Amino acid sequence: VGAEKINTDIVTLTRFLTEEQSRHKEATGDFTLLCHALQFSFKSIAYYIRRATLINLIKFELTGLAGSSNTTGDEQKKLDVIGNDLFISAMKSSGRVRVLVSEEEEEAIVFDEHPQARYAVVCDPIDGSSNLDAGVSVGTIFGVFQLPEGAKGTKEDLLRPGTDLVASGFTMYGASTQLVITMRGGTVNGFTMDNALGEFILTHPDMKMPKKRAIYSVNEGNSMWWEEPVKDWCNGLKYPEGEGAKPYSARYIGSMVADAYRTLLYGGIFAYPADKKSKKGKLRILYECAPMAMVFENAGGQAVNSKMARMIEVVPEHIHDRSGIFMGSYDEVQKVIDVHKKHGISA
Ligand code: P6P
Repeated sequence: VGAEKINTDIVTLTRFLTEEQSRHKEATGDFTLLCHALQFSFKSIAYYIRRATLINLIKFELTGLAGSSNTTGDEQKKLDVIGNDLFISAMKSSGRVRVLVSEEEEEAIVFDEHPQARYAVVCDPIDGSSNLDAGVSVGTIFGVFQLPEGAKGTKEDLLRPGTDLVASGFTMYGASTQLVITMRGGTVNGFTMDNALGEFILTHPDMKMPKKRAIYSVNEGNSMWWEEPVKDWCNGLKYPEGEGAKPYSARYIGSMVADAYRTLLYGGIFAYPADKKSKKGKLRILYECAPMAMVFENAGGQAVNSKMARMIEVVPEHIHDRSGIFMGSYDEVQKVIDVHKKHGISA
């Protein structure tokens, strides 16, 4: 490659965070240190996931069923445990986290070693891990809350809407390791892991979703249990009215981070509706729906629950509370809202 084509002004996540901090005069640097601990946890989880896939080829049991199931009833694979342990120790050693909620832990973890720490973190360390043996992309979803003054750091401090998140995002462990992060009221920025440098490099600055795109992403295997408005919405995409109208394309990976990343990049809509079988939906509010909703809204899209309320305004009743979710391009979610309005359902 000719010298003139080499980009020598590389923006690493470390530099991005430093520049972000300098934009906030009152910043103490705590949030920056917390984000460095987050990026370290993504790097170490990526390392084990890459190894697990390779080792799995020689039938090593790293990703086999651990026999135990985690508190939320999902089959627990050993890699889930490793990812969870890596994440917990990174947050604990940062000294900036007071309380942590993980999909893998029934109770919130309070770090008594750091009574002065001002942040709370919610996470799903390896979301979609049931797909791992098939080599499907999985990911870490995370959200960061600032604790109110004088908070004791209990799980009640985390029963808050996504609008209170100071940062959220996800890391997808796919063909490459992609990090997507957004700050409250800020832009959405995508970073790609450069394994040679061991750094996340800014490759997708200020991500904005296409306003519409004829791609829908939902598990139609659940359609027997769908409510009428959801059936109407989906049929409207598959059997469009109007001369020469073309049906949507279906894309469903079954790993939220992978489906979310594709929807963010290409546009379209991802849905996991609440239905007659899962009345509250399947996906978790705190560490799946709310962080994703903040990313999608900051990228110009929308995210609503099954009652058509803004997803980031929904307050979880308990730390593992679930919700239906529709998130994606602005116009695609608007179609869902409009169909529900016809059925008398609106926020
Ligand atoms: P289904 C993975 O288990 C997960 O939690 C999400 O990552 C994914 O979007 C969803 O469940 C897939 O659920 O019922 O379609 O297999």
